[in-house]
Amino acid sequence: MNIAREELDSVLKRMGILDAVDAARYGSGHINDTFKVETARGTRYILQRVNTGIFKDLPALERTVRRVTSFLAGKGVKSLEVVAYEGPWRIYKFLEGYASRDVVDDPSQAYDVGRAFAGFQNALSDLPPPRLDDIIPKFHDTPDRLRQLDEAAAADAKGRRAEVADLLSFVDSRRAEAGRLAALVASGEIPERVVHNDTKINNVMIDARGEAVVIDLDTVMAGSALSDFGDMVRTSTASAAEDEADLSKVFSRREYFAALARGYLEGAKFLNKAERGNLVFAGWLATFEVGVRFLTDHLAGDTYFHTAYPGHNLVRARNQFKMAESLESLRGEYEGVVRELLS
Ligand code: ADP
Ligand code: GN1
Ligand code: MG
Repeated sequence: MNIAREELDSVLKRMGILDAVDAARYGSGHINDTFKVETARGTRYILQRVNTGIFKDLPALERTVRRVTSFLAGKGVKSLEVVAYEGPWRIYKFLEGYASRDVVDDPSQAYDVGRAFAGFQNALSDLPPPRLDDIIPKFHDTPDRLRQLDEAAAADAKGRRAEVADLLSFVDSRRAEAGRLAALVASGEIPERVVHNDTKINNVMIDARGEAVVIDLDTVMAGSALSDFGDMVRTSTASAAEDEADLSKVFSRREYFAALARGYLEGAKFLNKAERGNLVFAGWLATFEVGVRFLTDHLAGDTYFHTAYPGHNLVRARNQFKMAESLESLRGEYEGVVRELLS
């Protein structure tokens, strides 16, 4: 979305920041409009305009963000700090000294990511009632994501179906597998927990000492711990960014998986047997599911994820399916890593 500087200035003034000297686009999130704000005092902020096409119930979203941030603060867990919140606009304190990245370049960072999200899930495990709102219903319901892909392919709004026939058959040959987690959740074997639901690597910020702060709290809601672990595997073990077009550069890295799983399992002592038994599968599923979502958005005409160039979602879909294949070939090895960590 194009947002003029004058609008940003007036929003900032209305929300109590009177001395802004700069507000520039920031980060590489796919959903919201994010700006880094510099002030004459030197204090910096993150200003965000929430994507109202995706987040339909803004009061519910604000409630979630406020509840989660204040609950974590009450426990002494460092989190986002809300400075002001007004409809689709909100201001957070800028996390000084912390950095987010799109690709992990040292296994120790994967370990930090695993520890951070395990700590996050742990800290929220006793969030008192009421249940958090379902901010985006069926967010990790893979069969429903496949249904949306089928609809987009049938509608073929942009005439792009023929060029993605190979990807559609890649998906078709894996449909049965893709329903496994949803079935285990429906049967109750995998419990509902308060989880983050969007644990990609740039949604955690890490400082020089390896201390991590979990950000992007818009999808914190009831879900499966495995969706979180899966998305960590998808993004923290990947050798390249999720939009790398040279697929020879895209694969999962064993030593990063080992470090990530070690960090996560050190903190996530609460997992039951079915959860522990599906950790490796969850990594594949999260990767496949996001690939399905990118492909759906490509077919529908790029209406959901931010894109930087025509065909960006197609590049992402091909990248994620390559990553899924890499995880398929590493599955046995990764099961061995998990077995060893749990023994
Ligand atoms: P989106 O939902 O679009 O992904 P995010 O909330 O993840 O938006 O923010 C986008 C990026 O902005 C993050 O990946 C991070 O780099 C940066 N960011 C977000 N909040 C902060 C903050 N409080 N301090 C510093 N950087 C932040
Ligand atoms: C989006 O908001 P961001 O960029 O952190 C998306 C995730 C996807 C991810 C893929 C609310 O995450 O579900 O996994 O892109 N967030 C939403 O990169 O749909
Ligand atoms: Mg984000």
